[in-house]
Amino acid sequence: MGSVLITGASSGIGQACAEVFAKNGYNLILNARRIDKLEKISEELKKENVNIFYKKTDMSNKDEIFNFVESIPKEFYPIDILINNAGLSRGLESLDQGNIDDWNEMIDTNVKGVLYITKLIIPIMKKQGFGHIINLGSIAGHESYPGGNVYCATKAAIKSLTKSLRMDLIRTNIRVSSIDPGMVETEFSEVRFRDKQMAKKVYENIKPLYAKDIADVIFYVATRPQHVNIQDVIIMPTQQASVLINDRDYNK
Ligand code: 8X3
Repeated sequence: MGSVLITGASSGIGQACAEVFAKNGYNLILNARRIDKLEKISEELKKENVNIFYKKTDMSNKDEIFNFVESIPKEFYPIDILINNAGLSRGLESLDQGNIDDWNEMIDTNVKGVLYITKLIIPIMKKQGFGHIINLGSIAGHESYPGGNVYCATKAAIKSLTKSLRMDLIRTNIRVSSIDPGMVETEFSEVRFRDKQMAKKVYENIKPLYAKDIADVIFYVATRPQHVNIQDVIIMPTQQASVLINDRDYNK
């Protein structure tokens, strides 16, 4: 069994992916900014008898990304799967009210971070003669919403990049997929609003998706036979029909 590389693995969908893939015997290559959390997750997953390499990495920082890839021990090769999970949203203001530092953080992490690590991993996968790049997009890349401006644009960029990458890699046996969720209850809204109470409200009176729901889909996509590529998956809570239409009153 080879390895799966998961960015932003310290919580949410990244952590859930680490758990699902470890349970299924994959070695893990993980990164995140919060090293204490990675350490805890790695300690916990040792019970699955897999090898785990982890390193503190800020996915908005080009040098740290290059450093991370260089430091992956060769015994973790081949790298079967790259899960471009790290990403975040900041703020929900109209563009004129937006904070430029927040924009930079989103663009640097959600777009440039994905570009840098993918650029570095492709040659490794080409050499192996196989690989699978799985990008975490979002329903926000398909539909925009008020205040979503920069976040939606970063996810639309991922949607576009995923398509183009498939064309770039057509003759390489490397698959490229995109997983685009709607509402998932993770730290996502807490990071967006920098406020626990506001974040809680986003998931009130609705049953959202959970990180494990997404990780299960990613595992399914990653484990199809080599000739099968599930290109794009849009996954929403049953109570969410589109980005702005959801059944808020269901549990009242
Ligand atoms: C998260 C989905 O609709 O909150 O990417 O932007 S949404």
